[in-house]
Amino acid sequence: MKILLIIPPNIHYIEPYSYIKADKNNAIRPCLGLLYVAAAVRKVSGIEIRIIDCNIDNLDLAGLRQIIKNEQPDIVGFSVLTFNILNCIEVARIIRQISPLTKICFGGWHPTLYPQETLKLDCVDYIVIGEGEHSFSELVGHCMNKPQTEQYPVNIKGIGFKTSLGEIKINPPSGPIKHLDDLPLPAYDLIKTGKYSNLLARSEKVINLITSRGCPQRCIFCDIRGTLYRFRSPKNVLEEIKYWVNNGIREFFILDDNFTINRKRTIEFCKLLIESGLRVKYKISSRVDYLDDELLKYLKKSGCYLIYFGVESGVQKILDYFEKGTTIAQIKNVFKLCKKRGIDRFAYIMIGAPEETYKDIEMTLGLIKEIKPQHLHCSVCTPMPKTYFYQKLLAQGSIKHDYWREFADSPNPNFKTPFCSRFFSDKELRSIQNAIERDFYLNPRIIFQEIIKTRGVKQLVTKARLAFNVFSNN
Ligand code: B12
Repeated sequence: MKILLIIPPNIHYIEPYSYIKADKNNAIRPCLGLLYVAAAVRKVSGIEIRIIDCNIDNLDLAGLRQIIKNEQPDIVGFSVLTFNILNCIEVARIIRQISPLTKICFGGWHPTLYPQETLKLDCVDYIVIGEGEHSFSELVGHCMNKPQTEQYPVNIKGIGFKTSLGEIKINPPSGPIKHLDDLPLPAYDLIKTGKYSNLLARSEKVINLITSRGCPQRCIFCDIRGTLYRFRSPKNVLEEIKYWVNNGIREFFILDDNFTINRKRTIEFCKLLIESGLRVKYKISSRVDYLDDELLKYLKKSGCYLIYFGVESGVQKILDYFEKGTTIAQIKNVFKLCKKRGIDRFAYIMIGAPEETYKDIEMTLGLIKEIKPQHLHCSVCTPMPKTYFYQKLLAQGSIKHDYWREFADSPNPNFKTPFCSRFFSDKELRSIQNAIERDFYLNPRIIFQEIIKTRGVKQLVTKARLAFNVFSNN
């Protein structure tokens, strides 16, 4: 059985909270969700599997059409976010046209949040809800040797399907995968790893790792608010790092939403890495309240050179509104400690919370001046699909109609992501966002730092082009 997993070309772009020009020109990263699913499903015997990343292979729709025509795959899978669904639909419709027997499966965040609406789309046969390793493998098994008694995959948890009459059926959820160590490592051998890039990396080649899933915290704007936190054992993560070091990779980007949730595990991981003598470099994300001086000492010693922090705001009442659970004092303290230990800091801030005034934004900028991160990303506060934040504004009547559900119901390229400020228009917020990033990156301290940290001419040109694209005509 032939399976294709496709990352479609970027044709449509639903602009989210980032600034579109920055986002479009930024790094292209491998899709870890697809790589995990691929690794799991190829354990089913009799499977031939391929991943096509159109953005890496420079494939347009015509090129893709040709591949589908030649290969006539049995199943095609897509990793679907609300923000890339239009691209997935575009490709799925082509597949329907030229290879009508191919079954099309949408997995990832969007079908997880909007299962009914996704299955309603004419070009979708199956959806996978939540973590896909087990559900998709079972679905593929079902498609290969359909038991005569079971026309439909009614017993596979975590999937949805349509009957021949077009009825939509959603099976019970599969639930979070408990033992992450049991999962096979992502199928990196199916993609051209060398072609992916990361602007803030210090080496030419970087590998992305995920060492945990879920987060117990309650930030209202986040999809994974209050989900079951699970982690891979330090030994298991080290095995993966060793594998990569043996293949010439010495730098890693740990993509966990918060790498330091479990202090004991973090220290054990650092100790193992130090003892291994592998001398790798890596960067992580952490909350400001999950770090202390001792932890930072271990992180630094084991090769951590940069930490991404969700600072969000310099105003306590806004942090509280977001149920962030952090304080301004904790932010200041952790930035001081990182500096002391020689670890670089990346600050994410957000402007445009419903009640945020211009004075509040100035306070956030004041905080940034004080804590002096090396990197800054300013988002516009966006109620994201089905988050607690979105539902709250909807219930309060501040959001007048369920626009994300309507978009999921009939995805439309003209859709514009709405913001939620009481005081600023969406256009004003984009302009403040752009000014904040411009002022930050045009600061001589930052320009100097970017130049000395640049690995070579190629990276310098990329950075310069990004800066030009972001700051021109705005
Ligand atoms: C790393 C990351 C990125 C990376 C890489 C994304 C990528 N292509 O993998 C970068 C930085 C590029 C990125 C960009 C963006 N991201 Co992002 N990102 C994440 C993050 C932090 C982790 C994703 C990850 O790798 N998880 C680990 C893997 C193993 O899990 P997974 O991806 O969920 O995959 C599992 C299941 O979903 C399922 N599955 C996934 N795909 C498929 C496919 C098939 C066929 C099947 C069967 C199953 C399946 O099985 C997988 C294994 O269990 C998540 C938050 C989170 N914790 O999930 C946000 C998240 C996915 N991102 C999000 C957003 C909004 C964006 C941006 C729009 C942000 C922006 N720029 O403003 C862009 C959009 C990029 C685009 N157009 O595609 C949202 C999506 C919300 C939504 N409703 O769609 C999330 C949930 C964060 C959030 N709450 O805001 N992101």
